[in-house]
Amino acid sequence: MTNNKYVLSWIDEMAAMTQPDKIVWIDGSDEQAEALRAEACSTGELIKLNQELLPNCYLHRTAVNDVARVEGRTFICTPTQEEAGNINNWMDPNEMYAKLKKLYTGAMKGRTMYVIPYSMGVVGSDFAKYGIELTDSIYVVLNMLIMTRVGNNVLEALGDSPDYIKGLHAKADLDEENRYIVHFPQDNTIMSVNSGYGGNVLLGKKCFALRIASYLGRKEGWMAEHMLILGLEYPDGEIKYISAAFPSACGKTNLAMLIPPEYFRKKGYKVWCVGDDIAWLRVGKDGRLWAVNPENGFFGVAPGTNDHSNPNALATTKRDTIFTNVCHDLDNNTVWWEGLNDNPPKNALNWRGEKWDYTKYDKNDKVGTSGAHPNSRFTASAKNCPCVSSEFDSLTGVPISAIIFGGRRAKTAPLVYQSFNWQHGTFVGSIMASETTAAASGAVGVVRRDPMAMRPFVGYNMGDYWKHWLEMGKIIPNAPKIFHVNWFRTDDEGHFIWPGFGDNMRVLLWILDRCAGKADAVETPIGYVPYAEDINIEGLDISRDTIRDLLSVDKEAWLADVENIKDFYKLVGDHVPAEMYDELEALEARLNK
Ligand code: OXD
Ligand code: MN
Repeated sequence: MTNNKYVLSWIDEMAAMTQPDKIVWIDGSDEQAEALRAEACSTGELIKLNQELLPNCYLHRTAVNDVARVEGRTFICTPTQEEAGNINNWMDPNEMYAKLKKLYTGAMKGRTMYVIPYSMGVVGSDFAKYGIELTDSIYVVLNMLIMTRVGNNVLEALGDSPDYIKGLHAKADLDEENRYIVHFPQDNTIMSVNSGYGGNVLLGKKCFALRIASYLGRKEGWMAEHMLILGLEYPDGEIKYISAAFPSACGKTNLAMLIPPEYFRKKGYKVWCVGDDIAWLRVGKDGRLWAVNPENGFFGVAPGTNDHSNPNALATTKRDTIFTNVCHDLDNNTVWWEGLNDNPPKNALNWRGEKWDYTKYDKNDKVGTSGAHPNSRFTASAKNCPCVSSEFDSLTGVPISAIIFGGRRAKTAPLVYQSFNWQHGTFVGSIMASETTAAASGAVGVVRRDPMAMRPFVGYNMGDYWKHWLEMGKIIPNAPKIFHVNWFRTDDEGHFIWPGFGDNMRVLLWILDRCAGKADAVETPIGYVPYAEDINIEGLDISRDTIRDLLSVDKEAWLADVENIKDFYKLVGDHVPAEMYDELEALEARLNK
């Protein structure tokens, strides 16, 4: 416990409002966690899985109406709407506090309030920031114990300081109409009510480590980004680090844990995972950009995870894991999800906990007919990942050589291109986008712009966020080079051309060669593109001509995209930095030349 008067008075105030029967402090001990798991099993909140096959693994089901982040109900409550910008939902802070007060009053009656002191980043490191989450959910406590660093040492490190992020979560009635995920950046406060789903309630993750942290980063001169961090080890033992931003569900976890193709593996190449979702980046004393993953575990999407797409993630989930909304195989008390293998369990419950008939599965109605919810998850400890980086707990982080942006584009973006410089790279990030595929929605090519993969996660005005990127460029003497990749180009029949997964390493190698000044490139209107000969295709069943196609730049498609970008910049509004418009004009001019 603590004598910190700021912490104690805030907890008193929150307890007076929510009126729990009792208050329990989470100390980070195994004994306490074990007792909470047992309690959750006794109430049905958790189901204990086969402990021989899946030691210390549990299954949880959320309410059927509560299975994903809710962007429409996520608010940034800055004093003025202009500070939050046009991309965020906004409400006047006083009005929002009053609204929330009604929802929280008495919400924990008959329940326990758990106090979770946690750290984002290694406790005591320069990067670390502390938070306290109050919650009435054991599921949240157990997930936070995996996803963050929890315990008394956080309170010791905080000492008497008021410098921590307050987070209040109450499940209340899980009422969708009154579900709110609210950020008050000026008050270091996050309030979440009427949800029990991960991204809405594990307040250290998206709410703190991205929305609040991005706001703090701008104030304090660092960056909080929706990026994986990986280290690529060469046969001589040298390791180069890359961070990469992709929109949700574009394979960040897969890239972060990739296994090199056999040809490279045999030569001694390895990939090490530092993080799969969030990076905090600071300028180091040596003038390079250094990154840490502030999290301590993975909250990964289960469907599609298998021995080909991500063997390391699969191995990570074999112990100490909480599965959420996956399919429950009753024959051996294990779990299953679509894309795990071709053997759906015959005797199983679906993600809703109903008897499941795998023969009725219809891929056009996944939510209705699948065994696992399409957004079902595993919460697993980074320490259990076979390829976790030895620098995972580093106090200083890892030096970043390259930043990669990526999206899902059927035609427009080539396999890879490099920006001309930091300002142009910021522009490339600002125009990031993904397209819906025919399989997903029926409408092909509907573009959603998702700048730096941060559209749902910037805790202030998107235009000011781009300005912050530009400002950061001026204070990093030895800045990473910025690239864009697209693993998702399709042929005329809609099939992916590039094999993806482990083979993506071939593109990473070109990127790192560029950073080391070892590879040439072709200058195109959109940036530097590789010579087809410079992508190593040893051991890959793909022709040079196909690589050439993958690297081609379709000017017409890009000119159409420019119009879409103009509309998006208009939507972002008058905080878009002039430099971004300069870059847009220059791109258009180069395309028209
Ligand atoms: C996301 C996630 O939605 O990481 O981006 O869960
Ligand atoms: Mn994410």
